[in-house]
Amino acid sequence: MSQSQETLSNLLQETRRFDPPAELAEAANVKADAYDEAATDRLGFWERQADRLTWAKRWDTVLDWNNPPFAKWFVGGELNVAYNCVDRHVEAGKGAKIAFHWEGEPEGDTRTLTYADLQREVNKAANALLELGVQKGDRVAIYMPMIPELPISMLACARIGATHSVVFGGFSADALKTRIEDAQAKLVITADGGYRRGKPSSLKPTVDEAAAAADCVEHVLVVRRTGEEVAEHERDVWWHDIVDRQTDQHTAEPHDAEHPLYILYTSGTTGKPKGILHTTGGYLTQVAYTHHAVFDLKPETDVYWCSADIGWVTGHSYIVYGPLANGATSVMYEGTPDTPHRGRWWEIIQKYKVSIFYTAPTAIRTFMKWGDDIPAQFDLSSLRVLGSVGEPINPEAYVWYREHIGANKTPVVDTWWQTETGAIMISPLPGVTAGKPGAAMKPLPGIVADVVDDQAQAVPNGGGGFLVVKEPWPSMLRTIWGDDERYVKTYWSRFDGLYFAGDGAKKDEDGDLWLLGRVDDVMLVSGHNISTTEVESALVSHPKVAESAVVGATDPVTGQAIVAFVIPRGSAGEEVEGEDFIKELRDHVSKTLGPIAKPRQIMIVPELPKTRSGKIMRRLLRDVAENRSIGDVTTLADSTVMDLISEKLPSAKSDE
Ligand code: 6R9
Repeated sequence: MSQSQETLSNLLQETRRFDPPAELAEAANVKADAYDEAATDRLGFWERQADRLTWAKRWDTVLDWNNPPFAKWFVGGELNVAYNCVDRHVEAGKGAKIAFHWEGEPEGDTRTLTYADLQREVNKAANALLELGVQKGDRVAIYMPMIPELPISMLACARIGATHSVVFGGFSADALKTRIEDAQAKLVITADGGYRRGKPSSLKPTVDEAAAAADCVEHVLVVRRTGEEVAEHERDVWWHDIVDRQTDQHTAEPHDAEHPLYILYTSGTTGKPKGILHTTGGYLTQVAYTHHAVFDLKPETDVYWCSADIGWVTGHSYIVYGPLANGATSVMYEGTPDTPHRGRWWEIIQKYKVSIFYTAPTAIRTFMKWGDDIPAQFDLSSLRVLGSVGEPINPEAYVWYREHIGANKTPVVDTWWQTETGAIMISPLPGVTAGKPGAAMKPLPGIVADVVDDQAQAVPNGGGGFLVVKEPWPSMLRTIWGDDERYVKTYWSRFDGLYFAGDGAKKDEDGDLWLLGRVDDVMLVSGHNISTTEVESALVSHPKVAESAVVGATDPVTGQAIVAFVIPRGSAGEEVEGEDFIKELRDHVSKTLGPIAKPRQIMIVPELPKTRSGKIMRRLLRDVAENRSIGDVTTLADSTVMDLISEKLPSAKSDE
């Protein structure tokens, strides 16, 4: 391929392979034949997956794609999501099975909810919502800590056909208000607060401010969690006053397969947040199938834990809807990974004998930074499948995860998907795929995705380009709430008839897929399009580096030049501040990827700017690299991080 034609360079070569353990492969829920089965008859395949659910009325047509990009799945079908996630398991005699081992952040603060408990609690909450005047089709905003009342509230909404909009508990009053107003929510469910970093962290004052500014809000339903004092307003109702006195009986009405289940706002880096709309039948089908297939869930024996916050799509699909639809036993944890000590997560895995664990690369790299000796103090032998989601997982982070958490035996499934896709789209299957560290491998059975160049032509093996989805899928977003035009423009206009949501990827020599980050972040260095992910992965493959972020900064000679920010591993010692270390890193990248990818400049920093869901915000680092004043920091998880980085600037080094 000539260089001027290249859409995205393929620099990183990775030859390590990890076969599935024989025992897991033997008993796997999904085997290699699923790919052929789905390729032969994709819609028939999804119909068989929909049969995992209990339908009150069977669908007439599996897919209506007559008015693209507006899809309807399982047209004419009716079902109730809460019934599928809770009641049917109780009816099947599994009422005593544990749905959630809930672990509060204060040690010893735990709750156990069986499926029968969950059914009673969801019914009572549903009855309370009805008493508060919430009807089918109304929107309910939920702003809560990670306590059982959060999934209970979501299921209560789903049960009565109200559409929930969960807003992550770290968002400001203004962000909450914007989301409440966009959805015209009439009820907000919240708590006085939750526990974070060893102390109560309040939520209610934020809701008070947002609700006062949003005219649509009629009531605020408040769970008492921390017991801290809160201001009381006329619109407020305590959960224990209204929910506790309801009957625990409620008959779930079936809803149309395309009934709106929830809206989830994507933070986006610019512009008004987009309310991503998910509906009922197709969404539940794909989250249930993927949770079964990708994690090889055996509901009778596995203990599953996804460490995400329910405020993000990962929590919606893989803490609430997928696992519950499958009758899983899950762990749910309220707090931070380092409270009261840096081994807290591993202690939880040891305590509940977690067998399937799903987390994010940002967490994995933090644990690498904290040191191997911490997980080594705990018995993690119950683990059999590890998952990753949220960002590209650098090969070295993958290998660390597999080795230090998975005892060098568990498969690691790197799962690519988005708020918009609703469920996992590209991932290894743990009993089928020989894993390559850093690769998301192949579209799941039933999903048709590819990597194309700027002419929408599939790139050959070895090439890089834009990741697109070519056929509709059951859990796809149906629109942006209230803005069909923006839906079409944002996702379906870059390439005719193809879904494109911003990620770059490459196909290796075997045709397997590697995610390369957002195409907006791609750097153009001397005519080469270089992905930030590959340079970051090269840096993380140096034994003294835990985490890195790379950006392109304007350069008079090369167009853009690579500027890297690096967090050393805890074990790296003192010498990481010196010029020798920086030279060592630049040479290391040059050796790993080629001289074209050698960073012009490397800055050693204590932290990186991240969104509240843990994704690196390269935009702000570009401001630093180009000596501009730093842009909007309101979506940062910790706004002081940029100060920490700026303080470090005098130590920025380049041997040019
Ligand atoms: C589930 C979730 C979506 C964006 C997505 C991509 C990045 C997610 C990834 C990944 C590489 C993976 N992303 N998983 N990149 N490998 N396994 O994270 O949803 O918050 O909407 O983010 O995250 O850039 O486009 P969301």
